[in-house]
Amino acid sequence: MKFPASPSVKSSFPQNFLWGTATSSHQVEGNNIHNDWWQWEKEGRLSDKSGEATRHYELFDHDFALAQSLSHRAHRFSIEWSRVEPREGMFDDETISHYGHVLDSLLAKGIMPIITLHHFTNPLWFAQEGGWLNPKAVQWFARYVEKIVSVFKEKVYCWITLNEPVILAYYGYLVGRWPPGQKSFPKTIKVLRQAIAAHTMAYRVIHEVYEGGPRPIVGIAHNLRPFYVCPQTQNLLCSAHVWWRHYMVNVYFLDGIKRALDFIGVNYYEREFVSNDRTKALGPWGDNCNLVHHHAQHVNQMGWGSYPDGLLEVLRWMKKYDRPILITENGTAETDDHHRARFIVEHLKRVNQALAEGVRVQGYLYWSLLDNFEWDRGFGPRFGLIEVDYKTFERRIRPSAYVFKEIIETGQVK
Ligand code: IFM
Repeated sequence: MKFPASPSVKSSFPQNFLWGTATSSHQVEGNNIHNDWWQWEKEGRLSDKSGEATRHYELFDHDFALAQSLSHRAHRFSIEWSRVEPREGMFDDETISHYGHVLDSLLAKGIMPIITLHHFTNPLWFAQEGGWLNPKAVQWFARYVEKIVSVFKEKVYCWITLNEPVILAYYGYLVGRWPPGQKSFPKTIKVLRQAIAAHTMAYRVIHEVYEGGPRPIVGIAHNLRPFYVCPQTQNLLCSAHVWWRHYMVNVYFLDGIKRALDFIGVNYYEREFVSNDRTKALGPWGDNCNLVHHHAQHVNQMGWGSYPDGLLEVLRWMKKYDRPILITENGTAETDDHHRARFIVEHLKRVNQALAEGVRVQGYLYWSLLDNFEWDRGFGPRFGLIEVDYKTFERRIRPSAYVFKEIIETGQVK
């Protein structure tokens, strides 16, 4: 299996380009016992439980020292709402001061912190009250946001309100694979509407908290992907599904929040083929074709075929929003690390091409700093620049991390 040919662009990234990685609380911290995922795991819905994850809650300083040794300049991580507010309206000062230490550790190492306020997990009390379907959800989220932003406004400039709300709505409310395990199209739409309202409200709250001081930048981490018709089942209905999926996954949410957005965070991993072979009942968003006839390129542990051109396509779409772009996630899960190095190089070539075409890309965060708990896929997929031994919790820097380091230091991708 080969990687596709890359564009021949003169490569050089701007001096102040933001290079780094991303993680999320539940995937790395360990013992997030007050959230809905922990409950879901406890109910035996998944083969792996997050458990101690990577023990990043204790080892963060060590992990950031490794990131510093790899020349990273930015790190995106999420604050775990369920730790900060384990019971409704009761904020835990000890946890808040823990995140203060996390920020200090990054700042002391010259790594710019980027905070995600919500990355899939919800406090259990919130979930038990109906979660994102409860009319008070937006208000509850805004109260937590105001608390965190007021405490950390001196240390943080860049905020991400929600991570991949469309993915959360899709898996949690449409296909039922993630908590709360619902399978309802009307509920999915309701959750998306609530997510639009939650982002918009959080955007306002954050700017209000900073009023009179330096202006922060507030954005979203949005999972984007191109959809194509599966050539083997090409027909009109299939094209309609491609259009519909593109609209629902890529456009609907972004258009809903575009007036409350200082930058767009792009999470890019793969393309999707939409099929309509009529052998299965078609879901409201059409059907996925994962058959091998699409796999001309290398396929990773998640079953995703590497498609760097998709990143360029997605970045071109972003031009019309006329906002700075930060690539808030891009990465691959591999057993053989040399595929990861190739993946990074090929995707960065497309970022370079996008820059040459005038797309305002300001940074690139690889997913992920460390191997971690990949939700319903457990600990199998290895996304990390740094390998984690889940028995000893030892860290080992992978060779691809040095390839990334060289790109950061030289500003060149070869
Ligand atoms: O691990 C996830 C992350 O939590 C959100 N974006 C996609 C990643 C890889 O699946």
